[in-house]
Amino acid sequence: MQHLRTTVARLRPITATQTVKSQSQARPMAVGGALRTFEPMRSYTTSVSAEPFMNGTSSNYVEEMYYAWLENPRSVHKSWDIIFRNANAGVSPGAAYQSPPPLGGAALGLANAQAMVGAQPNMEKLVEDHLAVQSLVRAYQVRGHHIAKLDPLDIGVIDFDESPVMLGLKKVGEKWFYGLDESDLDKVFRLPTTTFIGGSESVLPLKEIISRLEMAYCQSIGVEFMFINDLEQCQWIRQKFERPGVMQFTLEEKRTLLTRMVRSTKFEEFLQRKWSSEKRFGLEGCESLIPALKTIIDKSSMNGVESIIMGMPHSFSLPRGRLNVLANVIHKELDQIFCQFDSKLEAADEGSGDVKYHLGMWHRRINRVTDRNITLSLMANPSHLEAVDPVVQGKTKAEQFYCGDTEGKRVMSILLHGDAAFAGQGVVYETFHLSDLPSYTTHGTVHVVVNNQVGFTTDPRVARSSSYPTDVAKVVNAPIFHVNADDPEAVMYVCNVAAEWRATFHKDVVVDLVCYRRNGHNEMDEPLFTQPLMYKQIKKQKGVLQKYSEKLLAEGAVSRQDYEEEIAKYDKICEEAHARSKDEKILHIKHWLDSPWPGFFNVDGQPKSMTSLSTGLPEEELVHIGYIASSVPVEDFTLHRGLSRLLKGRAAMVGQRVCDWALGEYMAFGSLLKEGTHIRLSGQDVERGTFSHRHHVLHDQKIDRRICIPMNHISPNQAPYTVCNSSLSEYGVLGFELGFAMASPNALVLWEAQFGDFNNTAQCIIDQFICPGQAKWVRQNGIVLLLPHGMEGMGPEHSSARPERFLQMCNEDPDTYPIFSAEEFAVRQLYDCNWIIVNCSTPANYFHILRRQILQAFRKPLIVITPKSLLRHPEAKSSFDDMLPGTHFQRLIPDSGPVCENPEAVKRIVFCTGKVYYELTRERNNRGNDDIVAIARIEQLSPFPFDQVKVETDRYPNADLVWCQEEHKNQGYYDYVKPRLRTTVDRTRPVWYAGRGPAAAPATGNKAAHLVELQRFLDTAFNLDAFTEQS
Ligand SMILES: Cc1ncc(C[n+]2csc(CCOP(=O)(O)OP(=O)(O)O)c2C)c(N)n1
Ligand SMILES: [Mg+2]
Repeated sequence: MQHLRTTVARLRPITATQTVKSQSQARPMAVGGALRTFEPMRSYTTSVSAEPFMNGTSSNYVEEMYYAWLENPRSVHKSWDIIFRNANAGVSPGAAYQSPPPLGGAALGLANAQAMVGAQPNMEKLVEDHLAVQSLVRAYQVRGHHIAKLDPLDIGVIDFDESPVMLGLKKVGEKWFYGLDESDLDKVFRLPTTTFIGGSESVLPLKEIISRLEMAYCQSIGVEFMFINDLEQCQWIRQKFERPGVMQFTLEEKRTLLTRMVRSTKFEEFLQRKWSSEKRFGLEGCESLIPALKTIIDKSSMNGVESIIMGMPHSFSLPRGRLNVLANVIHKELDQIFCQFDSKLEAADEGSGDVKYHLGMWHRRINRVTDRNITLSLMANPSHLEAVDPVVQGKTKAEQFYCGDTEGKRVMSILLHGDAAFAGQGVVYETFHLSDLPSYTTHGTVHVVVNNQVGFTTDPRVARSSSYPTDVAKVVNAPIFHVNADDPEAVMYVCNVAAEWRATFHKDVVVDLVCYRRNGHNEMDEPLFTQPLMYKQIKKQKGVLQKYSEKLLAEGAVSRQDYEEEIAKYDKICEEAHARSKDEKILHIKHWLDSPWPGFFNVDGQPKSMTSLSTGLPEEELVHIGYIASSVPVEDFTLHRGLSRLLKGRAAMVGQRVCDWALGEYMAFGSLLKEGTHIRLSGQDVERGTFSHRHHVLHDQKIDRRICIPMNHISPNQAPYTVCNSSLSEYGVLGFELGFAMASPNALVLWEAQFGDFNNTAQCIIDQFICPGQAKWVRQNGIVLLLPHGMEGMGPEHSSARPERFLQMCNEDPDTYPIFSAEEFAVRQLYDCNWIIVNCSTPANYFHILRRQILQAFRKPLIVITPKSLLRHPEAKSSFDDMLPGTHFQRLIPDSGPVCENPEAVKRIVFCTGKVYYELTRERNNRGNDDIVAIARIEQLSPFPFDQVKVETDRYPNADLVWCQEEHKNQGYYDYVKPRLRTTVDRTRPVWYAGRGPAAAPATGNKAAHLVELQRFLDTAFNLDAFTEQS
């Protein structure tokens, strides 16, 4: 660690204080007025030094001539023009100089010129020196952050020694880098146009150049930006950090900053005083986070932002400093925060709740600095670090979408990160990659990393391979502002620049607050076990408030009395809130909602209706949507021939009053859009559909990027339809869509996995948010997951959406028959469940379930196990009759064949779900026993349709009960269905199994084996003696 610091010392021969003139001192006058361009590309092929008159000390004059000539050859005397021209053309040494013509009136100039000629400046050295200066400037811009004083502890966990650091005038042996040496320090150099250190001056002495570069790039701020491949953006940043005097603050600004530091610091101290044995995961060591966030918010509000969505995906079970952010940034009432520490507080809401620090928050208030309204929301989050990132982005996108903020000027997000998590969690990368995609961009996020240089007990040197924890941001060209968090003014400055960057370029930006963690991972932890040297240093470290207040007192910016009064005032606020908090006896988790849905529920927060509406549609509407689905509703569009055939096929289906899977989906989407519900379908290749069945986006075969989305041509007042191919990510994209679905209940938001298997790379979003979201955070969410599934001999991958995992996480009791009235049975079950899981076997049922998702008066996540081969299966078609008014989603589809004629004679009911139904019916037809074996399809697996299953078991009193599935026994639905079937029949009849045996993999990779397995379990399903030995 110390190594870096010694290296730094070596690398810095001249510091700002050592230079002859500081920036506040008078600057040398610019020579020649306007800034002129130094063109390092121009090189002399002639050795100019060989020109006899050019060796000497009058280089300044020659230099001037040279620059003037470079800019405009006519601006110098003809003689100089000839010399430079010759030299440039590569004439041999000594030949470049030709006697100038007599000058007449320009006697003084001539005299001077002749004096200089006698002095014979070294032209080659001059050019080399300017090139060297340019390299020097560039080196500071690229690597100044290597030696900036970023670490408050000065232990430098990042070792840049291996990097080719070449800053300043480093001496190596007898040579100086860039060929400059001490004797050049007083020489004046023209500044390249890629720097702004000169301010209004275009030339500066070398020592001043170095001093200013050190000021800009090597103090408390380290700027990483030179990798950005956009000149305008680089220039913008250079300007922000290089212009002399940029880091000056008014008295008012300094006092506001001090007040914010007081609040941030004293809040933690107050909690520590009152609840010394509670784990808080406090902010101590990074108190400047609060003014940092407030600065970003103030500046953004000034730039017109009205709503900010924040995510704190941070720390073990409690995000570090979250309470402080709630209190001092979002302005949650302090008594509401303090009462959370009361372990006797009773929960007033349904659900299991969550620890206090995970809850979210939504608050509209006046921004005191700008006097404008601003809404701040902090998203509830799980312990899983960084998981909330894409969710915040999705919600931000949705808010932008619903308020027509197409450029992100009114709504923005701020994401907070821990250093270890930012570097380690892949979802950070996935989220960054959404940042510039048309359907996912939120037009720039400000990321703030609380870089306390440790992750739990782990040292960064073993926790990441990158130099900084922030390197991941480089993939999207986000500038990274590292800043020493013990310098609150520098923090404020970079936060201002970050907010301005976002407002100017609408791209992501990172503020890396380099700080430390005063306590252990939590207040009870002993950090010396694992970080002995660091914590010895921390123990000696003065708090940042103390340091900053001492600075302002010394400057006279604030008086001791004012400072002490400010502390006393905040302490009083805390004490009074603490006293009030004791009156709170009940915890309303509802008060911690991050995404309220005004008007959706009644005043008690209950659904406005519990009746099940028909989800059917009038015939003419089906025909109209079918017509749109079969046409290209724009002029002169060249469609692919294959697609023309497909659309003709759709038109034919409409003529025959039937729907296949894609048309059923079209009918559902089209009708909801017409009724004013926004629909957003996102996922990999969803526009066409993985299985080339959907084709919601048509591409003109002749004109690049000309597309047509017929779904947006259904009716003039319809809601917009968004269908978007996503980046190849599941975790990030599913999180994003979940966040999108949070913003409004009046949208159908669907995420489709390319194949159902791939949902497991988004497992965290499923396990932490979708499954338990309502129970933990009392917020509903109607997201729909479409998961293609089915054993079709395609091998272990691409076969299983893992329905068993979703089913295992249902909150329903398998052993208890629900006690609801017959009329309300279905809807009450839905209201109580944590999510709905369906496997539809007909397009009509798929159509109804999608419509029900919006037409019911509450929201639950919907998991749809979708088919692959059924998309084109000739029998998997539905008549319009099954979609007309009065029809609805069928939770169970009973057998309607010959078994109905004499149910008493039926020997077996085979219950199944999904595509295996068609294999079962085919086999039954082959065997000709459709009068003694009934097949019932359970379309809604969760909540389990106990009532309808009971109707079936009662209907066939002499039948044995078989569950048939194509999945392996330890997978699929068997373990879920079996106890529920048994509960339905009150355990009076056994439940037999027909399906594949248990296995580790979801499916065999051998097609022949697949078919053998299929035939074997079909045989079992129809062999009435199959279970006699077991009974
Ligand atoms: C996905 C995930 N993995 C592991 C953990 C356990 N954990 C909690 S805090 C922590 C260290 C976090 O370090 P950092 O991101 O630097 O934040 P800090 O606590 O230092 O503020 C770990 C590994 C977690 N919460 N989430
Ligand atoms: Mg950390």
